[in-house]
Amino acid sequence: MTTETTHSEGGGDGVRAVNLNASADREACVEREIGPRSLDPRISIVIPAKNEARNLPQLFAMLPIKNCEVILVDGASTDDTVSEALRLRPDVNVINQTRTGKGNALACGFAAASGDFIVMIDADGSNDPSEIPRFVDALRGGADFAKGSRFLAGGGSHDISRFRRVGNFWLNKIVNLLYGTRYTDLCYGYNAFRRECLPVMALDPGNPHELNDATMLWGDGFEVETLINVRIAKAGLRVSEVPSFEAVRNFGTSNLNAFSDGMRVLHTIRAERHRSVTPASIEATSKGSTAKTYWPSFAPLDEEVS
Ligand SMILES: Nc1nc2c(ncn2[C@@H]2O[C@H](COP(=O)(O)OP(=O)(O)OP(=O)(O)O)[C@@H](O)[C@H]2O)c(=O)[nH]1
Ligand SMILES: [Mg+2]
Repeated sequence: MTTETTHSEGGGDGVRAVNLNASADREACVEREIGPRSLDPRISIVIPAKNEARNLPQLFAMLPIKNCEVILVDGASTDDTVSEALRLRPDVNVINQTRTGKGNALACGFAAASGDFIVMIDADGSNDPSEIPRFVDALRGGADFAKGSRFLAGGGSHDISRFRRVGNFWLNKIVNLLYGTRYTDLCYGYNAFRRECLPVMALDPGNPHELNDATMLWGDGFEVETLINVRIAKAGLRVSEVPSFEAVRNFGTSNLNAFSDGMRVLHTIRAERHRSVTPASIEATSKGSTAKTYWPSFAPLDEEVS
């Protein structure tokens, strides 16, 4: 499952050429990529962003326009992230986070989201918004949680370092062994889910009146993806993995420290074992037709996209 492939969508060498500034182009692109499938249900796109002003034009040019809300969660950026987001998309909902870290940003974004389906996507240009329909299709097909994977046929990465790849591989293996899951890409942040998953995730958005508190709770950092994956699996919700391609971030530097954040992931894996399944999880599971996590296999991207 560690075979790396790249896809040629829009590029041919695995790197998309995206520079759609004119709104007509953007409309056309959105019609092509999202089409009428996005009309129902309503989608919330949650974007954690910390000093990503220079990366936003490419991302925003590719976001769907119709029937979706965009929530950008600012991490006390010192660049023009907020003004740039508002310039590019006046209807964007920019919110501040309550504490520190990507996990806290996502918790705040999810709490503000009103859509039926919620998509979490990075701001740095490494996630391709034209893959959103793929995630939406998986949810429409019955999944509760559509998990992006760089290690499925049709996925890939130009960004992951050897160290991170090895770390991700072993952390992924530990989770699969301990929780009986079949995840292929534990530490990847491009996912989508039905809003019914929110009580199962049980993330703490904190108090909006105490913005940018410097404290960091468990789940507030990059371990949030692992925490979500484990809680979803423990609740027996239906997981569908979706191939995804990760490009190199366009501008700026990473906020992730592979070692210390890897340790936080490890701690999360251990701590979640002793956490009981919440009543909300049981309720969410009982609403599903089959309380069973399922792991369909996917066709290579070439076969999916005409
Ligand atoms: N609001 C907010 N966003 C954050 C924070 N930390 C990271 N992010 C965002 O989360 C996303 C992922 O963070 P990255 O720094 O790209 O981490 P990464 O993808 O592991 O690192 P690269 O491989 O270098 O891209 C980006 O959109 C960041 O701007 C934070 O503390 N607050
Ligand atoms: Mg990144």
